[in-house]
Amino acid sequence: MRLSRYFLPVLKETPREAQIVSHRYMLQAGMIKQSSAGIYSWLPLGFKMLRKIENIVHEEQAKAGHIAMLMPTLQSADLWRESGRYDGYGEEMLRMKDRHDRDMLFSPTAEEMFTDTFRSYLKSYKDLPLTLYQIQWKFRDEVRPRFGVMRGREFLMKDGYNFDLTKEDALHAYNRHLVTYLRTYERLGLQAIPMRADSGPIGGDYTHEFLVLAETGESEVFYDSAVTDISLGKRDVDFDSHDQCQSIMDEFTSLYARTDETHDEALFNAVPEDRRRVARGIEVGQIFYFGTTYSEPLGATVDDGKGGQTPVHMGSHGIGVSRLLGAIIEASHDDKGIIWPEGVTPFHCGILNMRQGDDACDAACEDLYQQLTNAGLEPLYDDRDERAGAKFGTMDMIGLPWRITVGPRGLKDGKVEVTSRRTGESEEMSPADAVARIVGVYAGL
Ligand code: 5CA
Repeated sequence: MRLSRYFLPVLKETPREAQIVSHRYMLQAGMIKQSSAGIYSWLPLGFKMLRKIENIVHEEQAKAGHIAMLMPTLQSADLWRESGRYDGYGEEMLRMKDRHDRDMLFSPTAEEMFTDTFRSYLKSYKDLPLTLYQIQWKFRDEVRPRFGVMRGREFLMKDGYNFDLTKEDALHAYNRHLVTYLRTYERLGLQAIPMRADSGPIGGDYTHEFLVLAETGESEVFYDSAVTDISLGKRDVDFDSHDQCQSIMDEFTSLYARTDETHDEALFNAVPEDRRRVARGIEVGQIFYFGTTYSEPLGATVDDGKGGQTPVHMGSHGIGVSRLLGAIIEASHDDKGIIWPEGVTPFHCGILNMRQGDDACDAACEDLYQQLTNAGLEPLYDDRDERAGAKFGTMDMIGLPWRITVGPRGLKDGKVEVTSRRTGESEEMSPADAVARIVGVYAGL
């Protein structure tokens, strides 16, 4: 992409309404524009990042055999009356009437809709196990939407639903989701710690939230500092193996880690004192096992193969896709702007032309642009007729992990400069080496 032809409305002034850094940088970097409280337009750079996160979520779900589909955002109240949640959900549910005076609502979650789909088509234990999911906009009429995309009213969620014959199988689905979530967050450059939590309006009594530690997090958390030493790395996982998923679950959840809703002072005090931590975290996902809470009232049953009918055991599993953008920025930024991790960045590298209109500089930049593009990468070429300072400022704010700077002086010696956004370190090299360097960085991901 050539910046002169892109739509990247970077703000010079600091937006006053933003209380936390991710909100401020998302506005300043031209990623989002507030439309009304807790509702945002996704400008090209923000939209691109949403799509990138979605892709990673889809890839990791596919590895576990989970199947993507899409449900309507506007749903009939009748379905929600069947589960009893239409009256129970409270003021967070946005309700409306259509022209025929029928009660409708904007889906805050989708247990009913997925359970209804299941019961409409599937009747036999042979159809199980099954996990369906979507990435779809949700609406929750939060009392206090704040912190930008962190607590929006309209937000993008990945929500998945497992259907199993037995409780044991459903708990395997729970563990399997835990593993897919850990992998997803790690690819996004985040350490998200699974913590015992409260289930709220989703129901059930077995649930874990995934928390990214950050001072600006909305949840208070209590944990054993040793949990931050565990990581999945590039471990091979057989998602069909109950034992392997269970052992990963045990490994990640055996140490004390809880949100304030389930905090247990006595258990916490059993953690060695120097490892006890009280901190704040951003909830980037949550998994639930709730058995037959929805399948029973909605009549989602299967023939159990022994002549009987049995309600399916279910759970639901959510990732806050739009919130993740804020979480990544909270975890990775400096005073100049965002620093995207290499695993998820809107463009792989910036090309900065220090003297636009200079034949040698223009030609070298064009050549870098072509070569990086041919190698399958997406560079952002700042080809605007702007001061160098403005170009550096924009690049730093939007946080691309790598930048190639092309100036007349270096080019005389056949050199350009390659700079890491994270370390700030620069190195001079030939344009060909610069391309090889950048291609090499992404080849391993
Ligand atoms: N049906 C279940 C699982 S699919 C469910 O709705 N779970 S949830 O309520 O925990 O939401 C899943 C994730 O969505 C949360 O972990 C959080 O990351 C994100 N989320 C929830 N509310 C908001 C909000 N108001 N703004 C942004 N993200 C949110």
